[in-house]
Amino acid sequence: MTSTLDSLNDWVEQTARLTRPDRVHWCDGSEAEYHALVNQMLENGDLIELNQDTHPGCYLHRSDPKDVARVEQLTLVCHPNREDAGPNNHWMDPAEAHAKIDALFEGCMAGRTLYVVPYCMGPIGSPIARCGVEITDSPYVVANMRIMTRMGKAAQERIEREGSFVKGLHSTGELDPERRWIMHFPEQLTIKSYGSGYGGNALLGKKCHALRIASHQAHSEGWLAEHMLIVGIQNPQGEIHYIAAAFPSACGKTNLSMLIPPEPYATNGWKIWTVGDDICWMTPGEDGQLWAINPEAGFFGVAPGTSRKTNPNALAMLGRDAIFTNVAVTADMQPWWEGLGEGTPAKDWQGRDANSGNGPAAHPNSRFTVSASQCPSWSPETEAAHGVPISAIVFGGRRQSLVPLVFEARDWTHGVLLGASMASETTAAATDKVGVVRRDPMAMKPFCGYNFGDYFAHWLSFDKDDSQLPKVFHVNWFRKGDDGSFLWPGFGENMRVLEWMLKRISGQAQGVQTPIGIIPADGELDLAGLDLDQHTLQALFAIDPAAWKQELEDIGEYLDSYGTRMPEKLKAEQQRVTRALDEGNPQS
Ligand code: GTP
Ligand code: SPV
Ligand code: MN
Repeated sequence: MTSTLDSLNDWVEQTARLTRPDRVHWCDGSEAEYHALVNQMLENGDLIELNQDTHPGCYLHRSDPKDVARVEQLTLVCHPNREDAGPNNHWMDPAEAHAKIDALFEGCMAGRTLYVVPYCMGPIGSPIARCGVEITDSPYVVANMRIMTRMGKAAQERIEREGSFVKGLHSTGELDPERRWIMHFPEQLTIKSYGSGYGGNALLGKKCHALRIASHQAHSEGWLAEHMLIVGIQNPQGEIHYIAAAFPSACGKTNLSMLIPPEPYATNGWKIWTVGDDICWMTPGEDGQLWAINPEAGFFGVAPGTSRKTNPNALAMLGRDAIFTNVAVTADMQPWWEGLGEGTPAKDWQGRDANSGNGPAAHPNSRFTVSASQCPSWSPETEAAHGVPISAIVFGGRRQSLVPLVFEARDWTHGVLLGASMASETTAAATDKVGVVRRDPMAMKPFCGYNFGDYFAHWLSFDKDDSQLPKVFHVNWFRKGDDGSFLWPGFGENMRVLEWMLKRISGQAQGVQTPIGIIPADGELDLAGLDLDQHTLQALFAIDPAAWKQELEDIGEYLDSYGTRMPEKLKAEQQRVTRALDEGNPQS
C-alpha cells in the first residue's frame, strides 16, 4: 500500500518532471522561511518595502496591470458530465481541460523554484477542517498562503495522518490573459491554475479549494461551504450570538465582520467578535444547529473605502506585518488608497506619478493580506474545533433601488428563496464590467462547484424535523435616494440592524408582515442619535408592489433556466410570494 507521503512525493516528482524547475522547496511555514522569501522578493522587485517606521513588516506588491482580479470567464469547473457543473459555471471536458493546461505547464518553471505548500483550511485539530497542498512557482503566493492559511509542518503532518488532500498546481506563467485558466476537477480533488498571480486565481486554498471544491464535497457529505463572514454579537448580558452573512465580492463582508458598535451601544456593553470575513464551513451538529468554522487564518481584504472612520479595526491591524497589493503610496512610502481619508498619494498602483490623471491612485480591487490574529476584534472561538453555533444567516447585495434595508424570511424555504434570488451590482473584484445587476445566489455565482439547481436542493434538505435552523434575513446597505447618495449610513451603524435581528431571534421584536417578508415594526429599529429623517426612513423600507412583481417574474425565469435540476419546492415558493404580492396579503 502506498502511504500518503508516497503519493504526495510522487505527485511532486511528476509535477517537477512536467514543469522542470531548477529547485524544489518544501515549505515548513516557519518565520525564518517567510523572512527569507520576503528578502528574496525585495531583491528581485516582487515586493517593495513600505515605510518601516510607520508600517513595520509591511510590503507592497504591484501585480501585472493585466492581472488585477479574478477572471470568471476563464474559471472552469470540469465535471465529467456538463450538467453537473450547471449553467452557473463555465465547463470543459476534464480530459480536454487537463491536456490544454498541462501543455502550458510544460517546462514553465525552468529557472524558477517549485514550492510545495501544505496547508490546512480550519484549525489543525478540527474535524471540520480539510487539508490541501499547493504547488506554485510564486514566492508571493507562498507568502500570502502563510498568512491566509495554517501552512507548513503541522498541515503536512495532518495530511500524512489523514490520507487525503486537495492537490492544487499553480504557475504564474507569462501572465498573458490569452494563456490563463483556473480549472477545477472536483471528482479528482484537483485544481490547476496557470497565468495569473492574483488573489483568488492563485491562492488556491481560498476560492478554489475552500469554495469550489469544498462546496461539491459538502454536497455529497451533508454540510455547506459558503461565501460568508462569521461574526459574534455580544449583548450587554454577555451572551454571544453568531451570524453568518453572504454578500457578493466587495459588498461588505470584511466590514461587517469587524464593525465597532457606535455609541451608545459600546458604552452599554455591546461587543463584536470577528470569526471570519469571507468563507464559512457549516455543518449540522447533534443538537440540530448549524456549527461554523472559518477555514482561513487571514484576511485578503479590499483596501479602497477602508478608513479609521468606516473600519477602525482594519486600520489597527494594518499598521504592521501586512502585504499590500496594488495600493498607491505617499511620498514617504506609506500605503494609500481612495477613501483612506488621510495622507496624499505620490505614486499610483503602477508606480506612476499619482497626480497625472491616470484614474484612481489605488486599483479599485487593491487589497491587503494580514493575519486574522492582528484584528483587535478577533474571536478566540476561531480556534474552536467544533466551530460556533449560527443563530442567523443573512443574505445581502448591492442594490441601488427596490430592496429594503432589512427583511426576514418567514421560514427556511422562504430563506432559501431569498438566497437563491439574490442579485447585486458587479464590483471590481472580477474583471468583468462593474455596476451591472446580476443574479448572484448566496453570493456563490463565481464559487459554487456544481449545478445551482442541486445546490438549492441541498440547502432545502437541511430542513428536517429535529433541526434547529437559523433565522434568515436579507439586507441592503446600498439603497440610494433620488440624489444618488446612500440612504443608510452603513458601516458601524449596521449594528442597529444586527440588534433588530437578535431581538427577532429572542422574540423581543414583533416585526410587520409584508408580502416579501417581515420588516421592523415602528420603533423596533433603534435609530436614536442617527440623523435620519422620516422621509429617508420611509424610502429605506419602501416596497413598490409593481416593481416587486416584476422582480418575482424575473426570479421565476431565472429558476426556470435551470430546467429539471431546479427543485419544485423553490419554484412553488416563488409562486407563493408572487401570489402574496398579487393579493396584497402577506399571509398568502
Ligand atoms: P470580498 O473580499 O471581495 O469578498 O469583499 P467583502 O464582501 O469583504 O467587501 P468589503 O467589506 O471589503 O467592502 C467592499 C467595499 O464596500 C469597500 O469599499 C467598503 O468600504 C464598502 N462598504 C462596506 N460596508 C459598507 C456599508 O455598510 N455601506 C457602504 N455604503 N459601503 C460599504
Ligand atoms: C472575492 O473576490 O470575493 C475575494 C477576493 O474575496 S479573491 O480572493 O480574489 O477571490
Ligand atoms: Mn470574497
